[in-house]
Amino acid sequence: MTAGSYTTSAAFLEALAEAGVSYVFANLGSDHPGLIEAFAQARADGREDAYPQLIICPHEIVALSAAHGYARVSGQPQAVVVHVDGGTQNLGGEVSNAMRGHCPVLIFAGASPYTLDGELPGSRNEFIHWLQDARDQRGILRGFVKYDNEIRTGRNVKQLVHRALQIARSDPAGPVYLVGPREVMEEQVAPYSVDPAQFSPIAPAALTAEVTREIATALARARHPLIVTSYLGRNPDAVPVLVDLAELLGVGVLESVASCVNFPGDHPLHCGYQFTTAEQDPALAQADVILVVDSDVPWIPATNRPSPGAAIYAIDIDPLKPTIPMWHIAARRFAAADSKVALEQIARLVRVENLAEVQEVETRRAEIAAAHEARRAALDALERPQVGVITPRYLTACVRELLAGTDALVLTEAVTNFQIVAEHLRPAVPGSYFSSGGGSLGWAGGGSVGAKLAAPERAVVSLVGDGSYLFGVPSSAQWVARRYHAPSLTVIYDNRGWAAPKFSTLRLHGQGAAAAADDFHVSLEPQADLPGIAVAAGGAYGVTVADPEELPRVLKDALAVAVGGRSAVVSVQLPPA
Ligand SMILES: Cc1ncc(C[n+]2csc(CCOP(=O)(O)OP(=O)(O)O)c2C)c(N)n1
Ligand SMILES: [Mg+2]
Repeated sequence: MTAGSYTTSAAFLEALAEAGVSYVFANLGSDHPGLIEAFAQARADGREDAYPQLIICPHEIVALSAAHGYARVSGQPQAVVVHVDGGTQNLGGEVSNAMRGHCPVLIFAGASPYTLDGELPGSRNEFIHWLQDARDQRGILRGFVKYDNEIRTGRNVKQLVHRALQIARSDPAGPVYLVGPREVMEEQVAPYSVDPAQFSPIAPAALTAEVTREIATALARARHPLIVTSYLGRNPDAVPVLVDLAELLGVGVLESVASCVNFPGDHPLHCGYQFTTAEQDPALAQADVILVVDSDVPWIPATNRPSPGAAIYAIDIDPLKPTIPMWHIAARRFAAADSKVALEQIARLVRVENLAEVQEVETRRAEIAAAHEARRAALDALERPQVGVITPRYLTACVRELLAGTDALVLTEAVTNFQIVAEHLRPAVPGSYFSSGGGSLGWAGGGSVGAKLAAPERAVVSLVGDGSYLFGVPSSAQWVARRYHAPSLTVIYDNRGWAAPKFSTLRLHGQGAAAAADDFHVSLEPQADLPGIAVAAGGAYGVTVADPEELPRVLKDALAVAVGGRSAVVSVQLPPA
């Protein structure tokens, strides 16, 4: 180490690396000379490995969604570095996605220098330092992060980094935000160490014995028990535990707004997927005991709800969800626990006390399996190709065949086709399928970069709407993918518009003026050359396909290109939005 070169910025980067952060997804500015200098000094000293690798991201949306994708695949939090107020604001809806997707990530932004006259290293010396001085920079993100704080000295910056990451990683995992003014990030400090092992995330919480018994007994005695879940599979190890409990008791599992694989899609006890489902789900209506585990939206009561007499139990690490201001389900018991631990406890009690009636379980299992088979047959019939038209169901079936037998990671941001993608892909392997978990579009572009960096040996395939593709700043995402060797295949469900707001309007104004005139302001005609953006910005392989017969071959070629190291983007022409 060069004498006198150890600054707050150096200690900050060192702490990130010591905490296991591999990448800093960065969009730099006048607030970051301390970091830039620390990186360069480390390289000059041959100590590059002491810091995470910096990934230049020409748009902040891409930086945060890449960190999100990385964390969702690996469980490991990464860091995002952005520029004062403007860079923070450019993170946009990705902060909300990180919160809803339970994504641990440390976001750092510089802050405007607080001295005017050169009093300290880092004092104001550019006009922009006056204009970027925000009244409440941390307030920009406060509604969406678990923790925010200001770095006030380099002497405890490592402690602050580890504390922030401890909070980010503790369930429910989520984003945290630190800011550091220039003078502080330039401060010279003596090198020191803090033991990251003292900042482990909170240990998983268990159910009390009483609640374990209550839920186990209710499920075992029910005639039609049902489990509803959305993100239990964020911990892939919880999936086999859910499978075990479902098989033990003959309980069906309904995936509601699934943001990951919670239960194998091809399992006979799988009761299907629901998103914005307009019809009443028969299993939900029939259930007399329902266990909601890890779900923000277990059903949409206005259109699809349990029967009034159903006994509902809720297990979630955060069962009252204060981050969702209006939220309630009519549960008789809300329990805060880790879902894997809780379901293991319930299964153990069922076994120890022999609560499962073998004949009852077998009857239920057969009923649910028969419904599963019937649903599967109906879906199979719907995915047959139509003459000259690529339907979203046929496209998804082609993607399923394309990926059969591979260990590909799939990211979905298919919006009005979310349910179709889930139903026809039937993802079965825990940890192989993700959505952002939130409602802000544009996640999959950067998300696929992060997923590939986390699992370089696996193919990464994202399935996106044409609108979502554009929200993801593909010029930036594709450039990052090329520069950092993180290729993926993007399949655009290209209906040349935003079907979602049109459908929302039709749900409220089915006979209205917009419907009568087909006047929804959602068309993205004239059509942009969407793959061409990736070709221009990232040297990608781009292709547009409209012929259903050509589709399988086009997808196969594109996947081969992506596996070979170059990103591929396929625009698949669907009927217009
Ligand atoms: C960042 C952001 N802006 C706006 C919206 C509102 N919105 C929800 S769905 C949608 C259209 C998405 O279009 P596309 O990805 O093509 O999917 P489609 O609706 O056609 O299936 C929009 C604009 C949003 N969710 N996120
Ligand atoms: Mg669209």
